[in-house]
Amino acid sequence: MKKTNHYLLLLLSILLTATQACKKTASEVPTVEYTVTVSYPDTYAQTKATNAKVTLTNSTTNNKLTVNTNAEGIATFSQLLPGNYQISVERTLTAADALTLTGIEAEAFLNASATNQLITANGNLNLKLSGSAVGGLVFKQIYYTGSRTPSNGTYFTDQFYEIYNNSTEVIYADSLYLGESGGSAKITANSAIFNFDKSAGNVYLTTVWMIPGTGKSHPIQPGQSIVVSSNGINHKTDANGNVNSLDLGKGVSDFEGYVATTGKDVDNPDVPNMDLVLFTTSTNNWLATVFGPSMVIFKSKNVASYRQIIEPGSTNGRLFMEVPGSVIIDAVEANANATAATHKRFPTSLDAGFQYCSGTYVREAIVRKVRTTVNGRRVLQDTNNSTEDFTVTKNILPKSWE
Ligand SMILES: [Ca+2]
Ligand SMILES: [Ca+2]
Repeated sequence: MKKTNHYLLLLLSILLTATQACKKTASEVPTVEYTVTVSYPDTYAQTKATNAKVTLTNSTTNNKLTVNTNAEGIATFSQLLPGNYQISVERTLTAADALTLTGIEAEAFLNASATNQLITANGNLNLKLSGSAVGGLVFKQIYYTGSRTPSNGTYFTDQFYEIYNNSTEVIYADSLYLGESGGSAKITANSAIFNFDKSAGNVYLTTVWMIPGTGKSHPIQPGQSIVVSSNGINHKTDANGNVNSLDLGKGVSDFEGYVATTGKDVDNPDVPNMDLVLFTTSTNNWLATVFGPSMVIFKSKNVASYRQIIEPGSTNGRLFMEVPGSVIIDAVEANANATAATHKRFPTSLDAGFQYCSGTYVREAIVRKVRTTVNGRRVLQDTNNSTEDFTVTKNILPKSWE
């Protein structure tokens, strides 16, 4: 009898549990805990992306759930209904955020997404943010002074321009224009002043090159650079070279300026040529002034329609391409000496100052200062004032650092 009661109780207990389980299934759908771990791009100072807005959209109901990431970069969705979800992440960086994370003070918008995530159990998804580049291309180094030969002769076919990706993302050099302003440096107090009105913010170019490519042929990684030379040869060992000069040949120069029309420039087949867009000087090959040139890089689809005009007051008929300041990516002005502010060719909106070397044929380059280093990537100083942003060096290191 006692034994029977025991079985009865056990049976009742099982029935009761089963009933409760059924009840629970009927009224409450089982949920899962799902986390999304968000990280910053590899070029950033930190990995964990805090305060990123993570949105899960249920593909069937179109219900949206939003959770911000915590200090660990994790957004936790507890009691999530199983199903198929679209996942998106947004993170707006204030200028102050960007300065900390990228070394450059500029607002930026980052995002990440994952489509059709079938979530049926507890789990985690890692997502890495990407977005618009913070920063851009800048001149890192310009060498224009030329050098002295062992017999004290002058040598000046060895000029180069190093263009650096100062941003957080890959930038393509394809269709990047490199331009040299017209106008003299202040060689003497009586040197002519470039007579274009600067108040409209334009530049007036005498030589314009374009880097060729199909759009994504020439990637420049963040913290990397390309070197563009007037003549991409090893000047130290060339038969007509100068042992005191530089190696700008294959492996150093990414592009060279080859002026086919003069019949007197030399084309190094090992270094690709840029496309020549405008060349209004009378030299055999491309030579910027050794007293200090003013250079720009820009991108534009409208170059063919830019006006080519004569300098006001000039009678020599020489044409300069008028390029609007709005398309200029970077502008750097060099000039002959400390007193040359009177002979600036660029508007102050593009370059508030200028830099100068100690003389001509002195084998000196102007080089941009490193502002900070973020995750191993040097961020160069770019305040649009070459007086502040550049220093002068005799230790010329294309694609390298002191
Ligand atoms: Ca050349
Ligand atoms: Ca070549």
